[in-house]
Amino acid sequence: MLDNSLSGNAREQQTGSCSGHGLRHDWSVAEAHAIYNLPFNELLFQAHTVHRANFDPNTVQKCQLLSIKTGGCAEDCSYCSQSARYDTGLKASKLMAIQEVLRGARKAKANGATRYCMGAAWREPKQRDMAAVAEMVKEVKAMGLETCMTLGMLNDEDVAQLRNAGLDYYNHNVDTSERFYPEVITTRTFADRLDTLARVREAGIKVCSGGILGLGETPADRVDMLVTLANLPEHPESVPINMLIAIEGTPLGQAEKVDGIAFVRAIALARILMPRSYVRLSAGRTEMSDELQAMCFFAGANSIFCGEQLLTTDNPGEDADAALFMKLGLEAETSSSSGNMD
Ligand code: SAM
Ligand code: DTB
Ligand code: SF4
Repeated sequence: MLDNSLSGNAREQQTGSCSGHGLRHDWSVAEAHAIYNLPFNELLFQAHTVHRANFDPNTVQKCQLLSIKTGGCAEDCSYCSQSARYDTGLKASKLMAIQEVLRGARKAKANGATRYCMGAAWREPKQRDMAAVAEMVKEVKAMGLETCMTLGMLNDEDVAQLRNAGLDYYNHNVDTSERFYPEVITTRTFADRLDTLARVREAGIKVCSGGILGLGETPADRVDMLVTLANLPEHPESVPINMLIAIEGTPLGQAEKVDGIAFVRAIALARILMPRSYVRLSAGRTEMSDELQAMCFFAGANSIFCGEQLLTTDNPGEDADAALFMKLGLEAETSSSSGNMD
């Protein structure tokens, strides 16, 4: 499995102190810091080496998002267009009808997406909505798409209903470091987030968890966030790395843009710490040049959100992504090899 051309350092990172499957869960912050701060070429080389040993470097997974319940959210996440506390001009809507969800899923599949991610602006789902949500999972899955949901915090009963419906992935981001978290969100804690992630994992649903860069965090916060994810008992199968989309009317509406090189460093670190996870270049691609995205793919990103829309904001769309893939010689993944964590 290991390529002889791996540098000593990269090989150690894959084989050192692991849980029998070549993946480590005991990264120290100091170690991760040292990797994040490597000379850029060294970092890229190491990350790409790890990437190649675990994935086809010219294949990128395409996931399509759909907001199944938009706006009016009780939480105060300072980055979010959907919090009821901020005047962002967003119109709130009720839970979408299943036929509309399936229309979107058919279109996503026709455009080459392999995963359909359905998101709701909830602190947590209400029991009365769970039957409809479970039905969405069953029907989308029956179309041959992987299913992902992101509905906020879950209790044991919610998790059981989603698992019984056949949900493949649950997205729940830690968003930032434990230290910086209270500066961004006050209506729930970092520990609440980890709690839901543990419940999802315990139920046998695959985990999608990542964060956002550009919230005003320090490089140390970025490293801490990635170490938290990498030191979970199992790595999340998917790790979305979002670049903040600054939304007018939110407390972070005027936030300073993240430096592109720092963004690539975070992608590379995620790849090295979690060698077999899909690292998703998530929100913020409309603001990124082709060159920056290419560098992210080289550093180990191998998944994107496709289509014209994320949840409430714009995404590059099919034509732009087809042109980008053509320029870079990238292929869309046709069937996911995720869940290959053993
Ligand atoms: N309400 C659920 C929750 O918060 O878990 C699900 C939907 S929420 C919009 C999903 C994730 O989208 C957030 O955790 C955050 O990481 C990301 N996100 C939201 N707004 C964003 C923005 N303006 N820029 C970048 N990422 C954003
Ligand atoms: C994730 O990490 N990013 C997606 C998905 N998981 C749910 C959401 C991005 C949202 C960007 C802002 C918006 O469109 O509202
Ligand atoms: Fe609500 Fe999720 Fe937005 Fe936070 S990120 S305000 S929980 S929709």
